[in-house]
Amino acid sequence: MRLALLAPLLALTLGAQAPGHHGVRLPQAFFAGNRARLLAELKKLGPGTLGVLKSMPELPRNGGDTQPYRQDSDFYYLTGIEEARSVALLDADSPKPYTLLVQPRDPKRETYDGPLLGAEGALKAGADQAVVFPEAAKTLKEALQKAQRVVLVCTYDEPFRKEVLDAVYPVGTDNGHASYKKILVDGRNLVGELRLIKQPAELEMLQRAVDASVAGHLAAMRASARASNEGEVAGAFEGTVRSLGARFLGYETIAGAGPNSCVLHYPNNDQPVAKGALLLMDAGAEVGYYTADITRAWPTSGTFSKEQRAIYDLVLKAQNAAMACIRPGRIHHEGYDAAMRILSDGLVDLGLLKGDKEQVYKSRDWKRYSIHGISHWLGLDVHDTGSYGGFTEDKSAGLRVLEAGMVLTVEPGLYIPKDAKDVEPRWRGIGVRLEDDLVVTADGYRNLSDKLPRGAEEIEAIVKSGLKAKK
Ligand SMILES: [Mn+2]
Repeated sequence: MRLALLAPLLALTLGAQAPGHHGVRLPQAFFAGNRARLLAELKKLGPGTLGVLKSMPELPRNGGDTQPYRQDSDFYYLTGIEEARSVALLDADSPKPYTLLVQPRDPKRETYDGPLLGAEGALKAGADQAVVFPEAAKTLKEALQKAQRVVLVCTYDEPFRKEVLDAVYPVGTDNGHASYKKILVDGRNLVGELRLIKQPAELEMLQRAVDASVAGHLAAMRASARASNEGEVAGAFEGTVRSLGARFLGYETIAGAGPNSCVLHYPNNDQPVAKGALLLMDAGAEVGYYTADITRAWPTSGTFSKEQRAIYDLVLKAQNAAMACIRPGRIHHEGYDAAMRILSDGLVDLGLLKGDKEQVYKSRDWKRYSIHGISHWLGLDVHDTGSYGGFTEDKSAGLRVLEAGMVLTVEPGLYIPKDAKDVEPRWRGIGVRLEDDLVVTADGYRNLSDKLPRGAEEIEAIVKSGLKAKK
């Protein structure tokens, strides 16, 4: 049903006249459906249950400016509201459960910052009732007083969290009043579990984010062939995805050349690219609030050195093995184990680890070069919500049983530090990670990012095509 609702929107935005994904959003019915599912969960907790959801606070930058405003993902998932200073109340006992508290219209401010919803806009956006601040403060206070159980979904607004805590659990004596009967519940896990299984409309939005990101990666590979600085490569990605409709990146772009490829969350992207250097780029566009998360590593010369190629092929083999573990009923952690066995054996074959393969694997020596987990959920957040179902001893991944509709990354990597004194110098400073975005399907998985090649020779051909291109 939701797909049918989305179809006209998609037809409109995918028309030949309008390439890209500028301004796309999921329809109101999507958010209403999510609210209905959360309300059903709230009802299960018993009568007197009130859900309280808070928007992302505005965060300072410098010189009195603020960071670009991006709504809190839980709040967005349940309301579709993109405005700051908003509160959503979900009264599980009421036939009209959804109240939105929003900023009042303000012509002077709106001249500077653009239009505000106001009460009228909030009702149009799906609220059953809408109240504007400052009156809305009273509405909130009364709702918190009346509720027996407050389920709070608020990740980043500390003053608001304290306000709710004070209302439910006042400091000092309350002179025998009934506050001790009230219960405050952290509702984030409830929402996180709802978000874990993606609906068809969400998968389409994720595909848009991935498609834009694939174009960005291809542009970056080509640009790198003639780039003298990492910034030119990051810029090729970011410029491309922005022009395709990504207002935001899902996370800060990582474009590290040479030894910087071994810095997992390399933040600078401003160092020279040495001749023949391998470059690792981990970058994802956010489209309609959903993000991609893709990593490739490639030789900026267009040809892998022998050592770069050996590490690359090993990581690719590990990634393929991990992907083969993705299907309903399998455990999330299985892919990690499969990939690590391949990396461990391969490192012995290459002479980077010494000893008997079985013993090396058991000793976990490979953790010197394979230093992170290889999968996380993906959606509105790059590290999306939902439990991993307990942790293994090394906390690298969880025991969750995979189900159709889950979206996850598969991203093994190997990093030979530049100061690894006990390996031959030719290996030092090589970092390779390969990361793709997969949706679990009824009988396996679909790789949303399979349009971006992974084979070493295909990657080389793309980079070389950038050598021929005019700057
Ligand atoms: Mn990732």
